[in-house]
Amino acid sequence: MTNQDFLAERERLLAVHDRLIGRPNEPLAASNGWYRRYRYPVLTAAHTPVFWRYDLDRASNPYLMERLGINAVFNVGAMEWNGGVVLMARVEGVDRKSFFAVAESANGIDGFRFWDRPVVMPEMAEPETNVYDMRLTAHQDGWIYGLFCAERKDPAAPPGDLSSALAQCGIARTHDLKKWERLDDLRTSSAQQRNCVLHPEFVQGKYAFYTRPQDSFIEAGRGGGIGWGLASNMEHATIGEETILDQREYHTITEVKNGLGPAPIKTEKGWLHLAHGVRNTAAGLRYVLYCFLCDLKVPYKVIAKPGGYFLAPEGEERIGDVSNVAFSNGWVRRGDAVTIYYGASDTRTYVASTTVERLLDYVLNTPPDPLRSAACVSQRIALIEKNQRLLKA
Ligand code: M1P
Repeated sequence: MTNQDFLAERERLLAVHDRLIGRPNEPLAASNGWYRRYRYPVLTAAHTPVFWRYDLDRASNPYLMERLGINAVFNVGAMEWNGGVVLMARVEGVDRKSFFAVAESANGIDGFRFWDRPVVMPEMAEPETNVYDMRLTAHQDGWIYGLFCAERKDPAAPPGDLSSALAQCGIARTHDLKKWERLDDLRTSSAQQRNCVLHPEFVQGKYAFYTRPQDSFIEAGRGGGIGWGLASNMEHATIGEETILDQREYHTITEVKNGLGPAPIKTEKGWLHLAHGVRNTAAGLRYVLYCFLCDLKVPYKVIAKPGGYFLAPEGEERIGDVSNVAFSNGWVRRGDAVTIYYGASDTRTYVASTTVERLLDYVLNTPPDPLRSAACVSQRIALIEKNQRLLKA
């Protein structure tokens, strides 16, 4: 490669990246009235800055090759930031290790650009191998907390078993999303934890956590669903009693496991939740999103829960490293508007937009899962008969 070719190729790489960031997103035709999807992913591996991946120096990289490739950008935490939106992305290198990085956009729909440097997350005395899926909570105490999965190789794994791992809830806090203070991992009586989320307000004067107890790294096992527990401080957060707030159910979208998504949105009718449910199929696990509402004063009491899924992977969202997965750990409320960010098949990140009003209507007026085929038919016949009366009138 001549110097001229090298410089031209470097310019091209930077221009292609700029065009990608500048590409306007387009709302897709609304389908069910619950939200609107957008055509393009808001973050992909190609959105990461060129200077994170390439060595741009001809002396050390004469062929202008990628030196540190990125495989995927998905499962983002999210929050409002200076009137716009920041996403705390799970960025996965081609080496399979994930790290966190912030991308910012003025409108929350397109134009997401990564801040220049990924997050430097302090390690614990016993460092984790992998970190991912951060939930951001701007807490009443004034800190922004990030709760994430901290994964370490299982020290009890027999020789030759290189996949058994221990998942725990890592905790860190910040004021600016740049400088992070690492706190002790959450302590609970469960062997493993993933999908832990901090409630934004004190409850009974304590920090309140949503948990997801599980027996092993993959299997929820006896872990019955989304848990709830209180801790008296964040520095050495310990949950004594963990109760199940939203239980897994046979032959539903949560049969295999479930887990909370982002921190809930406070509304006048209750705490609005987004979560994921997992079922097994002959083609492997299928991850979908669902919603429920909890009591405003008793945030661990579910007061409304529509049957079935709210958002399932569709079209190209279904294809990726772990196909058939929709996963969300980030949404942002600005006024009545809500933008939902969801990872598609552990590969890229999409957005859907809706409103608090629509979400409340959805959770309060969509019938619950009656749990049996015959009861589902009765439910549908009631709707059909009501509509037939209306259409005849
Ligand atoms: O691969 C699908 C998802 O699997 C895990 O979620 P859960 O703990 O509910 O099974 C997480 O690793 C998540 O990041 C991933 O998207």
